[in-house]
Amino acid sequence: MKIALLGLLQSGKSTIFASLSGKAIPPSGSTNIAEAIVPVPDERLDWLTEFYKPKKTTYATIDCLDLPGFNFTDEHGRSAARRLINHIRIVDMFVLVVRCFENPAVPPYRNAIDPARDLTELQTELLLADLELVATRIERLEKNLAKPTKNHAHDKAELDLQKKLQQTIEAEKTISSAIETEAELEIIKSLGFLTLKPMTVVVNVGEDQLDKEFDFTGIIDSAIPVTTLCAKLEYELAQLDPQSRHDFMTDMGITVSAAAKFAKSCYSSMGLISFLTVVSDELRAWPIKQGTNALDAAAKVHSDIKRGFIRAETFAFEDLKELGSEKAIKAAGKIRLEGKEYIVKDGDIINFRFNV
Ligand SMILES: Nc1nc2c(ncn2[C@@H]2O[C@H](COP(=O)(O)OP(=O)(O)OP(=O)(O)O)[C@@H](O)[C@H]2O)c(=O)[nH]1
Ligand SMILES: [Mg+2]
Repeated sequence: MKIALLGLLQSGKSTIFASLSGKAIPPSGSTNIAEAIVPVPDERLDWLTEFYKPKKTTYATIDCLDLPGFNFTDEHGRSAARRLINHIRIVDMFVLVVRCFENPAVPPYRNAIDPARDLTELQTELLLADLELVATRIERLEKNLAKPTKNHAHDKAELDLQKKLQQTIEAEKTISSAIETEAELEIIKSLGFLTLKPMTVVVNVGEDQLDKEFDFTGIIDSAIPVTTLCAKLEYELAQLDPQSRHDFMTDMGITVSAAAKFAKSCYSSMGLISFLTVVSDELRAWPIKQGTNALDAAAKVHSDIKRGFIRAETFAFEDLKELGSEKAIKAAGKIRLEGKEYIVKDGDIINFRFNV
């Protein structure tokens, strides 16, 4: 699962990226896309590690890209942004990072700090990039349809759809509002429309603004989560050893680092949940799409387990935490033997029984 940190120049993307990945901050103004595999914090795994004392604990991960900042104020910046945008059609979700922090050493975009304006500009540009894609497709499809090809019916269906999308975008409505059927979604799914991807917003505030609330009503869809964090502070936290970090956070009255909260919120925005296994001394969280059945979950662990699937011996993390031992869960009748069609729940601890 891939996410991309996007934003205008110097909004703090690389600082956030570094706090998530534990890597050094990529230089500001870099034109490269940086990539890191970032663990998804999970307090259940922390608890279970204490409980089972496994040799190894493996967290779920997210593949995270840090993009150079967009600059739409001149033609050079616009063409650089266009090139970058074509690289991110394959990611699963976007994190829009907007600046709110004051820093005299870092001149603000368009000479003023204004998160709402930046968010509007980013959204408009993403939509324009989609409009451009639509225009390119229409041109291509019209050419194809002028010749006798095997894909005539499919091309015609897509052309009609693209024309509908074009009208929708020009009427300043979202692409998703124009998609009426599963079949339509299927036609355009692989094209990577930017505004169809799940999105989350991070407002990067100064250290003294952590309580600040933002209302982006009318600018972004109300369903899009907004996180407030201070990138600089998160980065400093990430540099500390666990004990000092704990002390520092206690002093500041925070329990979970914003970077941790945020990684988790991306995970759920992508529709992911975790099931957990404890096998040969390894405790592990496995990401799956919500709604995955036990057989497909088994395949994540190993194709042999899917092939020889017998039952999924399952209990809930919460029950273990409440009752204190597997024996007590068993006595309470809370260990279930689930079949292939069972829909796996977030926090299920599963022991697959299989035979190959
Ligand atoms: N005071 C303050 N400065 C910050 C904060 N976050 C980032 N900065 C500074 O802002 C500058 C840009 O930060 P980066 O993390 O490189 O921002 P970026 O969005 O990756 O920048 P580009 O990739 O060039 O677009 C650096 O000098 C940071 O030290 C913050 O929360 N507070
Ligand atoms: Mg950067």
